[in-house]
Amino acid sequence: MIPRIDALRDPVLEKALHEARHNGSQAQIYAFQRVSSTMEIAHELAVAGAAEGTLLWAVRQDQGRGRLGRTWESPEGGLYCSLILRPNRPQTDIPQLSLVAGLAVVEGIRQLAQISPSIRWPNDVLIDEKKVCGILVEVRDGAVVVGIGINVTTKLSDLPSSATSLHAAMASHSNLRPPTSDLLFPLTGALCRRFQAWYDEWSAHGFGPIREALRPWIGLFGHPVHIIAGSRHVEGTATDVDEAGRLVVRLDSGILRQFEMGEVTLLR
Ligand code: BT5
Repeated sequence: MIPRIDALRDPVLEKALHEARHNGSQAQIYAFQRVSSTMEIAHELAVAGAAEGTLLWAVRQDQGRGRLGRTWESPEGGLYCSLILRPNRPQTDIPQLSLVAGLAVVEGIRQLAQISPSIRWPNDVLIDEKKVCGILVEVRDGAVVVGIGINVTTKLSDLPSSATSLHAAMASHSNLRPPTSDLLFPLTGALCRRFQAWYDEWSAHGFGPIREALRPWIGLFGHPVHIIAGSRHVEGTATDVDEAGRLVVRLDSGILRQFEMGEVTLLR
């Protein structure tokens, strides 16, 4: 569709991903050995008219990014993908997609790695309190791109000290055999299927069903949290996620306050 992007595609990877996805989706898959960021390519393709469900996938990224200009370390061994979406819901609901993706990630990881992660609202997935996955939702020119990064066999020496990988987490559980890079394809497949199921539910019924499914995975409730909202620092106890996906916090003053996704960094 865009010659420069087409020239970089890897048909062997694309075939493996098509087989792994097997969810009946006809949406295109673009897979690469190396890109700057799957988000960048996804936005370019979205502007050029790519269909909903188009998947971008890369073995490694040179300029993987997080929120607010932060870096996402993306060496070989991680799963890096972006999905192009054209949601039918109001603009104000779009940040909820971060939790829709989080739900798909925890279900996919549990299914394939037999390990139960937790969701740190609004966009991180943790194992043993360390970050194994980050999620990024970006809106440009009416299209939404959801990016997901998961450390699978990534070397811990290539990651910040706050991070872990599925390999490291499983190696520390003596009854689990650590994954190899072969897990990348089935994990992507499970992720696509779980995301599609929850995205359809969200498109039809809004955040309610997501909220119910999500609650057991949120490790924060009852725990003290430290929130940075703009230039303000706030402390309190996380109590719930409300019907719009906002985090409900009882402040140390006793007042309940909801925090919008996107305005907050949660230090826990
Ligand atoms: C995120 O941002 O957690 C969103 C990350 C999204 C990455 C995916 S990969 C596919 C797609 N293409 C992209 O270019 N991005 C998306 P944030 O909440 O801002 O967290 C960023 C912070 O996480 C960094 O400042 C580090 O502290 C930490 N970090 C960086 N790389 C990491 C990694 N590989 N694993 C765990 N933590 C990491």
